[in-house]
Amino acid sequence: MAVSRVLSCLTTAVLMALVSLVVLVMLEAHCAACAGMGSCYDGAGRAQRCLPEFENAAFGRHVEASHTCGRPPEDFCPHVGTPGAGPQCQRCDDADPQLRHDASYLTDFHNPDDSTWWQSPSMAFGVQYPTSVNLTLRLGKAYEITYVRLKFHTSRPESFAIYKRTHTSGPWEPYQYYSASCQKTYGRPEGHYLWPGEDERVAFCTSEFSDISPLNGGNVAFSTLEGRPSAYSFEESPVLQEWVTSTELLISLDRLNTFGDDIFKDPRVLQSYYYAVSDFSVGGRCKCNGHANECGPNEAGQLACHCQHNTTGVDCERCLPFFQDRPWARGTAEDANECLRF
Ligand SMILES: [Ca+2]
Repeated sequence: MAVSRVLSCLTTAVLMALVSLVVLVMLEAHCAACAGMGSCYDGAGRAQRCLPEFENAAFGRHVEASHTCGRPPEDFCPHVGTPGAGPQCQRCDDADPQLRHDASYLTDFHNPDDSTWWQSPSMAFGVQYPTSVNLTLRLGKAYEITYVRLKFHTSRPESFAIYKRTHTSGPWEPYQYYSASCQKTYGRPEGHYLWPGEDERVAFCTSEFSDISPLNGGNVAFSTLEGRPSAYSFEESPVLQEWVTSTELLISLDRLNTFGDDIFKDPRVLQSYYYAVSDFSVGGRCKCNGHANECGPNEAGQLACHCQHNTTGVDCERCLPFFQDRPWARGTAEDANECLRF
């Protein structure tokens, strides 16, 4: 009796394993057939809105830092409570691979247990307001940005701002201010309120992430659509479509947080204040206006959408010649708005 029960249990287990295997294979086959949700045409060949993959657009990209420690070599003295803090100060030397903290560490693979970080020269080298330290990320083409996230290796700054360019070589526009002194540093009121009818392309200033604590690992994430009423009807809002569009991002680190002990100019104290960021992430999609699900280098080596729906241009922002029977429009969930032949 007991043996037959064991056998029946075993059979059930084997059967269940087989069923899950079949389900797994079916799921994989299904995904291979539909080639992802971002296909530009449905099974019947009808055009549908398509989007490139959501990605960390900063990953592996070069970031230009206006200031980096170790050029010339210098000592820095982490605060008690920060990683690597001890009685001895440490060395930053850009010529030594073991001791450098250059900008490539901003966008490398982020392992929270063993993080690599970019670091600025310390206050002993004059890094403090009004001298700003800038980190510039060029995306190579327009992206639609959902969030910008910074993970600080040290304390978060007292004041910093995120700027963006909507078009290459356009003006830098403020995206968000983070400051414990919004009015004094940026001439902006604190808070994020929009009056009905007010332009939603306005940068807010918040003091929420500007405390000196925590002394390490502080995160700051800026969500481009947060607090913007038209986010709920994004596809009908050209204003917000432009607001989330960036070709370049600039982080301006403007004022270091201190305990107030820097006023005595003790070198060791000044060497304990510097900016350090372990990860710079940008969540978003290559901007193709709903007319491409892939984005990559074109024949000229420039990053561009692989346009479908009879569209063309780096962002699929116009109709192909002879496909101008109706004006170009962005592809939406309701209507792919493909360009039609005369
Ligand atoms: Ca890193």
